Amino acid sequence: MDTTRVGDGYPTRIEGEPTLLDRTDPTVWGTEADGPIDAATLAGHDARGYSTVEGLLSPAEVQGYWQELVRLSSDEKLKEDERVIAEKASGEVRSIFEVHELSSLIAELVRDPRVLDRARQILGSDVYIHQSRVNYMPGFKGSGFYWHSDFETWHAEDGMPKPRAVSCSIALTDNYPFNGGLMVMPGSHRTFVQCAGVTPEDNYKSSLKEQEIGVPSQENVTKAAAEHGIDQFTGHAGAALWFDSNIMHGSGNNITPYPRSNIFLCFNSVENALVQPFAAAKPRPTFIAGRDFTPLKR
Ligand code: 6CS
Ligand code: FE
Repeated sequence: MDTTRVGDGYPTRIEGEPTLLDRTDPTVWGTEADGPIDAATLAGHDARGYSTVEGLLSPAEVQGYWQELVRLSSDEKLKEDERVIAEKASGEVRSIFEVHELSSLIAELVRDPRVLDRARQILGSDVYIHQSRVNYMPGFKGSGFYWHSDFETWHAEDGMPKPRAVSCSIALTDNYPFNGGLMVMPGSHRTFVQCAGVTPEDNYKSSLKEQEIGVPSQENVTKAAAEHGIDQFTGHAGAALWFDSNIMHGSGNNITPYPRSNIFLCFNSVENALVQPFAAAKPRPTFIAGRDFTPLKR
């Protein structure tokens, strides 16, 4: 074991053969009494590492957020901003980060009790936004996201100590199996899949377009798929997927005419504030990994 990793419960970006480590931390930290999620749904989230909410947003609200996404993605000045990530091939907008700072409407959504109270209940504490983004996954040329654990990157490159973080993906367009719907491996969140390879300087400048370092080996993806299977999040616009920071997930390319545009709000517990990266030379910029740990209040 690399001695510089002393005190690191989730060593990754290692030399040699990556192994599978047990997740030694809970998935659900709160109880039924702590928020709007009922006991059965909470138990399902704990076991599978994800849970869904049909109709979290009303059709009228979806329309409002969709307009916001159109506004942001057509803002020519914003396109020069490093928070806007373009598709490698087409140059179309792939993601926009820190959308809760760029849009007052999304800033409100972050504090909406339907969202904030669920995040606090799952994480069992006050929370803050670790990362917010919109993934556009445009029609015809939307490229996917290879298999990965968010926590593996957030631990290695952002200094997130434990997987006490949860993401909420809210569909703003209908998510079908065929237009790049997010795939998750249910139960995979209980295993930390080490990744091989040293983190390159400023890795985020390429990884947000196409991740190469911090992805599991094909052997370990095969093992995980054999053990857990693959579920796919599909749902009408307005539906939400809550998924654990360490669940193995990914999405395919979108060659259909139907965009799969989702807002992602990633909450971290204030008890799990970022420290120094566990496997990178320096922390990533705050538009990717927030370092304002002030608890979010309604
Ligand atoms: O590196 C990150 O933080 C981003 N990358 C992926 C593929 N998912 C989480 C997050 O958007
Ligand atoms: Fe991800």
